[in-house]
Amino acid sequence: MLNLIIRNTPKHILAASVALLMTSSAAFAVDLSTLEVITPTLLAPPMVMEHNQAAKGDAKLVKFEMVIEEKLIEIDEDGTKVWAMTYEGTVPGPMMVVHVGDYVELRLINPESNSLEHNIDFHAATGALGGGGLTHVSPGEEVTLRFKADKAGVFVYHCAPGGTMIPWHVVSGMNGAIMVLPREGLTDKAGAALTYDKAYYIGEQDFYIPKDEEGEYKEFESPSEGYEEMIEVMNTLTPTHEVFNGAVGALTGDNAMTAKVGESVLFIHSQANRDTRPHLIGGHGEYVWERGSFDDDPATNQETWLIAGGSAGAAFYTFKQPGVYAYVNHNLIEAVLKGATGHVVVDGDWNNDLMEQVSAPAEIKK
Ligand SMILES: [Cu+2]
Repeated sequence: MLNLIIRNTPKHILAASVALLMTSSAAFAVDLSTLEVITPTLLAPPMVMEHNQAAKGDAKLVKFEMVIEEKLIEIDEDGTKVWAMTYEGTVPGPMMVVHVGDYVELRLINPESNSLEHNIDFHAATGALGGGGLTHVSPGEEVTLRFKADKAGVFVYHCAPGGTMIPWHVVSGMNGAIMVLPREGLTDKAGAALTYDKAYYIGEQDFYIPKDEEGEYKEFESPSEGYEEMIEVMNTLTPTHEVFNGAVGALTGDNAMTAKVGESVLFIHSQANRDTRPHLIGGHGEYVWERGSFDDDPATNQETWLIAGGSAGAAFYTFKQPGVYAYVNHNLIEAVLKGATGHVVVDGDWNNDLMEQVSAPAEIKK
């Protein structure tokens, strides 16, 4: 029913009615003047902003700023390009990190140089379509939204301007994630602390790039010029590209993630539109919050886990062997033919107890 309303209601009326709902009935002023204010610096994925794992002190007012940027980006080594719609210029947008009970305040800026209206729907937030109903900004406008982070977990945020604009903006890269940590940090099911040495954010993205008569991927002058043909490809439900962090190879080679033997790494993985199934080749998901909620006990020692389209999940692993690990979407067609592969390069000493090549490949003995 709600979907029907959203689809059939002009977006400005929808935004106005949500705003009206917010102010018409028993709205009360919130006094946050006693809260400590912090203004973290967001980082381009796969890096995650500096943060405390266990919260220090009381709840805070955490102020972020994101600039929306429509930009032509290359998504494959063959030069295939797409007009990406981005938060802060990256696909996915940056990972925000706060703690349960904190207030998230986002100043969202849509510069005059853009061509489209955008907004933001936080799956971590409560009310007004995740804030989507209160954040429509046309080029040349800005808006500020505040919500209380009252659910612990990792959650997607994405653009949702209305109707067909919603999937089009999301598959043009306009999505990211927020991590709302428990105030005590992550724990196993017995309550023991799970402290990570580093966190990486992998945002998986399905792209739907139209082809010309010769079968070559088409490039357009503006996002809108490619809209109709992209919708046709989207209607096949078959992505032409399925990539990590905006491009084939964005997390391999020189761009690989790194770790050391003995280090624990938290891999946060989001897919705003389509189901996926992360697998760390040569390692395991020792603790996995598959559905994203940190209020649930993590599953342990998973080989492959599922990230449902429209969600984020987190996996914690302590590396035990050096070498190159492939972090993949284990639909291997999507990993190898469509692009959803990353690498983790791990330094350290080899452990023969865990694995040894007892004899090297040689001719079969007669
Ligand atoms: Cu948008």
